[in-house]
Amino acid sequence: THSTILGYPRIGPRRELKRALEAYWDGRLDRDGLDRVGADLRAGTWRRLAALGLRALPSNTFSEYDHVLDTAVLLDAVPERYRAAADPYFAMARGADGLPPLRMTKWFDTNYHYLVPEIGARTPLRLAGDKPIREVREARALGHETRPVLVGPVTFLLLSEPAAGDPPPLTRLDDALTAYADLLAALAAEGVEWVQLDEPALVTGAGVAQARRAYEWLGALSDRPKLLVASYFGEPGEALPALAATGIEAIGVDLVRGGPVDPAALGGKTLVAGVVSGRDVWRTDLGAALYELSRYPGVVVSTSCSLLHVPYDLDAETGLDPALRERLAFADQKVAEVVALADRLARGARGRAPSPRPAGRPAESTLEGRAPYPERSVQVGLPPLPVTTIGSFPQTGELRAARAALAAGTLDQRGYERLIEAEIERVIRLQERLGVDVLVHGEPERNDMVQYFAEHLDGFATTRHGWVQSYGSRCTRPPIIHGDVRRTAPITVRWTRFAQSLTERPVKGMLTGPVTIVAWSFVRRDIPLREVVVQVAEAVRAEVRDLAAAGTSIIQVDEPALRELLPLRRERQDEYLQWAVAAYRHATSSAGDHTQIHTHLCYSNASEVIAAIDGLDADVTTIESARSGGRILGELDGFGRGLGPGVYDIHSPRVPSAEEVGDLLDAVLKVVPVERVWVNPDCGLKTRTYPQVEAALANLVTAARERRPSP
Ligand code: THG
Ligand code: ZN
Repeated sequence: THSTILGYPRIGPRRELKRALEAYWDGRLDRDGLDRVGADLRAGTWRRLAALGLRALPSNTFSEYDHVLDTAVLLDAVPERYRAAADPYFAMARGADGLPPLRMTKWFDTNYHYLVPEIGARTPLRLAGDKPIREVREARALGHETRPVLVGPVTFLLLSEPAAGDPPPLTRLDDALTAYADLLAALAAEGVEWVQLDEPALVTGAGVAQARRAYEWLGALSDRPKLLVASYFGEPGEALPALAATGIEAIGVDLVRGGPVDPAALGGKTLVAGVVSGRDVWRTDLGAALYELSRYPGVVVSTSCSLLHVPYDLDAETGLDPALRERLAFADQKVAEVVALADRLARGARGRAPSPRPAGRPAESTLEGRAPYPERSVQVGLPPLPVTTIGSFPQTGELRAARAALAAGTLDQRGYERLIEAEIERVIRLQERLGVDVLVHGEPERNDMVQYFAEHLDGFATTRHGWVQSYGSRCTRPPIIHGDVRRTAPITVRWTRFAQSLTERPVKGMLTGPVTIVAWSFVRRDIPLREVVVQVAEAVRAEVRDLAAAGTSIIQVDEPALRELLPLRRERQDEYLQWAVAAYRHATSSAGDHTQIHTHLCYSNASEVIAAIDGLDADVTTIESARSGGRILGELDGFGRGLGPGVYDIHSPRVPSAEEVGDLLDAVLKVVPVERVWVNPDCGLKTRTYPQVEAALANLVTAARERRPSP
């Protein structure tokens, strides 16, 4: 029995690629240096996988930024405007002299982000690169035969967007297939036995007819390696019979997310059985997995999807509670599970039927809300067009050093707290001087908001080295929700109260919503997801109550990830949105009807969940819009409550002039009555510098004041 995995992390066990990329972008490392780091990481990966006993090794799972971008470049699908750039690849990824980058969005329902290729009617689609071939040669030189992994043509086109005015990229399928055929021929000439084509988009139900046509055509080519087409992140549904009817050799199925498939439905193809989850950090129930595997003759044991979404190695986490460690598996432990399953299956082990999952408590019926908006008597006493910010201020090197010193024990708790207080005071004075109306404390005590709340809540564990790539060189360390979530003491009240004691102006309390905390964590699977969100909502609710009791007149509870847990299949989305919104309202309703609730959402593709955002029933909603050119406005005007469409794009180092901000504001005022408009940046200011922030906020204040109706 063979064993394989669909993919592996690439940022490096100690984030070597992150460091090398950032040094390269800063001019501290040359191209050769960056290439060497990449080659070392690839070699280390193959060596490790082989040492763990894995039989079939993948290649081309490495990327310098993003595998979808790699595919676009491989196929020459580079928009004309990037071709003159010194480095078109990184220009598309990050922008270059006046050229904005490609749009970035989430890879299905993971926390990985890919760059959206732009494919117009005339964008080239032809084989123009050899990265997969180079990786095959590189591995071979090290003694490893590998299976190149590629994004499949249907998923690639479904994830792309058309150039302005052009038809959907999927209409270019035939051109793409010609390019893939050329690549397959080149790989066959190289002596490659198998190629993996990833088609996760098929589990959404889209592109099934096109996939059937694509793989009938590719399968009929004589000059090609054997083809493994991998569906994952859900059940294959109609895609399974469609693929089974083509000439491909193997089908990958996510048995963790999708459940079992009918062996007869495979049409005699080899099943690459994803029984070890690539999406979580839990150990696999090997007995149950064996039982499942034994239903499929000639099966290949695999992960449900790439291991890109989990940290490298549990052995690096020496600080975890041993009882919790017992339950965990990171990428290397999951590879070992795949190998162990293949060995036991080869020896004839059959496993045992899984015990049915506990059903979990029924839906909470006691989730509370506030009085309807018109009946709430929220009084904050502000000028029209109040200016505020989203919450975080720049994280200085001094703050990062202080946190490191606290962790290392060279700075004591009291010393750390004094530093935080000094920073809060500085941020308060700055906002007063600039004329901001509703202040924030700046969140100097938080590195990442989800990490911060996880560190202060029972039921969560946090890691030291458990980095997972989010996009490019950026990573997060998702906390692990392993038990019942409970708040044992107030978390933010002390800092909010301190900040408020410094000023007459209102200071917002700043919290993260229950869906976002759960979406950016690894979540226990023994109770329903909804139940975990309700537990977190209960903790946030207690914090909201305590903030309100401490006299906080405005509490902002952000839910930037509201859209992220949205089920991939349309028919399951409404149910999710209903309980997600109910959990938010429960978390915020302890504020009562005299405290203003604000919320913030990132990302311009909020339109899919616009009714749900309305359902959150926040008194004020701040939302990204600077980048989408105010597109979101038309959809939000029916809200009837406060609205703060971002008028400063914080994702760019550019400082907008007061005129520019004023123009955006005028566009807002055409659609939303002046009494409901707030003036604020797009998102938190954490990633900007103080000079940028000071200049930009001064311009926001100027633009707002010029437009205030005189009393
Ligand atoms: N926090 C968490 N998850 C997230 C986001 C977040 N997921 C979605 C979105 N935001 C992803 N965006 C980013 C943006 C910046 C960074 C990571 C994800 C980032 N990370 C630092 C780095 O890689 O250097 C490390 C931050 C840290 O110390 O924790 O800059 O905001 N949880
Ligand atoms: Zn945001």
